[in-house]
Amino acid sequence: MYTLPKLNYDYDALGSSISVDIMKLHHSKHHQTYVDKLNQAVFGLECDKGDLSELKSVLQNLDSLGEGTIDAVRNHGGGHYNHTLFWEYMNPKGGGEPSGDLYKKIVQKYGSYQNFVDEFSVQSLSVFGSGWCWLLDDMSIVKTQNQDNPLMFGYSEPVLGLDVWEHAYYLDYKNDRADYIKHWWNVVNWEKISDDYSRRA
Ligand code: MN3
Repeated sequence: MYTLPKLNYDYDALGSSISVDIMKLHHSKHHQTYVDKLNQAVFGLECDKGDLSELKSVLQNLDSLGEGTIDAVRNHGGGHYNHTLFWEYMNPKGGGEPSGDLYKKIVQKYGSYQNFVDEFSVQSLSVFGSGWCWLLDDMSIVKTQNQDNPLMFGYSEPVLGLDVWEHAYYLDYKNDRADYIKHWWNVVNWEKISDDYSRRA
């Protein structure tokens, strides 16, 4: 069985960037629903152990699933996987800038950290409808629809990702996705993301 992961911070910890109301709803309702529906979809299949690395390989090989299962696993398995990553990309003590190898790679590709922030923000803003914006380990930025993850398209595990579904910001920012994105940078957990990146490099 897949289970809802615990957050490393309280629902009210992201303060003025993401309110307690959104965090509670997003984690305990939206994410929980992805988990529940994923469990229904994989019930009785081999990939029902609930292990995240197992889910990763399932998402990398969606074609191996039966036709009746593929959409449910793509949507709800993607939803569970993406949100599990997303909570870890954030921290109340976040913000600032990346460090180490990741900082070097970002500056190499974008000229400066600020240029990267601007480009990632523009791309996030331009996701049509519901989806995500991701930074990949080659420093390219890709957008996905619905709960798709770059893993489903043969890319490596993303370095960073932003949920731009309306449920991620509407209670706080109404239709102003740009304002949500602007405030989100203040809680990006660059310390962990930079550490994870140097470990994989
Ligand atoms: Mn979401």
